Amino acid sequence: METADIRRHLEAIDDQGYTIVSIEPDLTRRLVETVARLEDELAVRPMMNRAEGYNTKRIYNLLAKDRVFWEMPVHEQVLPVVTGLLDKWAILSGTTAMNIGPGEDLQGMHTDEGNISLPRPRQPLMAVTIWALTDFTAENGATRLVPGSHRADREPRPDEDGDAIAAEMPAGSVLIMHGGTWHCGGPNTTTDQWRMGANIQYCVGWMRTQQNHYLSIPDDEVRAMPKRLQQLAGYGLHKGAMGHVDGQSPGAIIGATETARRAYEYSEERSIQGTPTVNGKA
Ligand SMILES: O=C(O)CCC(=O)C(=O)O
Repeated sequence: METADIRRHLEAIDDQGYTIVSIEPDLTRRLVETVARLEDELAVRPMMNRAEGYNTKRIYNLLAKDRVFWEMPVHEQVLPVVTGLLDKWAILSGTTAMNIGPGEDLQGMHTDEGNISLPRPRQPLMAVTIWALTDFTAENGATRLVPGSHRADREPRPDEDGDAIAAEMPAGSVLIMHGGTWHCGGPNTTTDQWRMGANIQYCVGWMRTQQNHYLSIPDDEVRAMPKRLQQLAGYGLHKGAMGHVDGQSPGAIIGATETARRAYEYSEERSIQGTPTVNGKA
């Protein structure tokens, strides 16, 4: 993505709390086919609660389910906006497919930062990317969001839908939100349409993630990932130090050589000369 486009999207997020980018139809098609196949193979059923839905099929931990999902977190139309919003040390917080079926209720307004007990408004600690794998319409459950709500000084109540708009967008669009933006899955009032989407969610590198990648992605799969995806899955070290295991990165522990590092490599010089800097290695 061009620098000017990244800036334009970041300005939109700063102003309204969200922006929308597009991805290529071929990837969208492969994602739809894979989600549909996994729903069958894994016999996915609604979780039967308000947060996860009564007629919504959810699949968590996508990176461990099929390698086609590896293309999402690093997508060049998405990741530069996310790292511009958070920083280059951002990691994945969760990867989830959500297929909202006919008759599904309004999910309930929330933010993905709702579990964070720090005063609002504040800088984003998460970035939420909702991928429209089929067309999102107001009728079939398009994500609802409240423009400008990232500046609100509190979290929403679940029934607070008054100022919300439906993020209607064609298949192949990705809604990128500030983690503090009020949003929810919309109600699906159709009788025959499934609204297939996915949430690829990121957070700052020092925060506890929503989904635990260390225990949910097999080590063999992590070792096969490209370096940037290993970093995003948390196998590097935040700023060269945080998250180490006995002085080594998680990648080093499982033999993922791309992200194998010693902690504090950046302070190898014995004497302090000038301002200490992080050497850019994850
Ligand atoms: O499905 C959507 O459009 C949004 C889902 C969501 O916000 C969530 O599950 O936390």
